[in-house]
Formats: sequence, C-alpha cells, structure tokens
Amino acid sequence: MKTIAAFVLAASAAALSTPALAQFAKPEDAIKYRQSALTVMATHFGRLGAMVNGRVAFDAKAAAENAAIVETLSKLPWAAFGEGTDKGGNTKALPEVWKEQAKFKEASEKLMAEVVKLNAAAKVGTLDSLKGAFGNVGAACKGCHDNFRAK
Ligand code: ASC
Repeated sequence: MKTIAAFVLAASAAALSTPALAQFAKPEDAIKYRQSALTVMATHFGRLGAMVNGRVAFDAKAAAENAAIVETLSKLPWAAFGEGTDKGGNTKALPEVWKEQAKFKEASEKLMAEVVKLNAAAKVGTLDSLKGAFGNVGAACKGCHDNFRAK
C-alpha cells in the first residue's frame, strides 16, 4: 500500500514537472491545440459581444454560460506555447513569444485576470455589468495580438 502511494506521488510529481511540449507529440499538435482553444474562446466571447453590441437581445443565462466557458478556455492556450513550437504548423505567433517570455506571460495573465472579472460581471445578470468587463477583455486580447501575433 505504502509502495503504491509512493509510486503515485512520484508519478504525479513527474507529470507536473514535465515541460509543456512533452504533453504534445509534435509542434504541430501544440499549435493546433492552442489555436483551437483560442478559436473556441473567441466564438464564445463573440456571443457575448453580440449582446454587448445589441446584435442579439441580452440573455442573462446565455451570457453567464458563455462567460464561464471563456474563463475555462482562457487557461488553456499558454501551456501550448512551449519551446520549439514557434514553427511546424500554420502559426501566426511572432518570435517575441519566445524572446520576451516574461512579457508574454504577463499578457496571458492579464487576459486571465480580466476574464475572471468578466465571468463575475456576467453573473450579476445585467447588460450594463457585462459591458465594461467585455471591453477590458477585448483590450487584453488586442494588447497581446499587437505584440505577439502576426497580422
Ligand atoms: C474578439 C476576438 C479577438 C478579440 C480582439 C479584440 O472577439 O476574436 O481576437 O476580440 O479582436 O481586439
């Protein structure tokens, strides 16, 4: 029993310390993964945008559902920007992602922090509460794209 517990502990420690790329068989897989997460996130963020911009009627329940999905997805792309994933697929990521890693990390953390606020704002259940938080998330998307993504 003790041996099994020790083995499980050692295995989970190894998994946690494994570099991000090791979770992907090849760079293309990491690139596809991060693009997929960002695409699905943008889809759900866009549904909030449609309400904010008045293209569709505000629906508090749908807003809360979409914001919760955006929050979950906002955590995913970053582990897929590991060393060696600057090439190998159809990526728009600029070399700055790897040259300025601290700045890139800061930009990803800014997004995640704004998305937490978006999710809280969506739970309030009014269009007004959603609007400000939506704008701040959009600015965080743009800030990162301006510095780290090719046009
Ligand atoms: C979106 C989306 C982005 C951001 C960005 C904000 O809805 O898909 O990438 O907002 O355009 O400037």
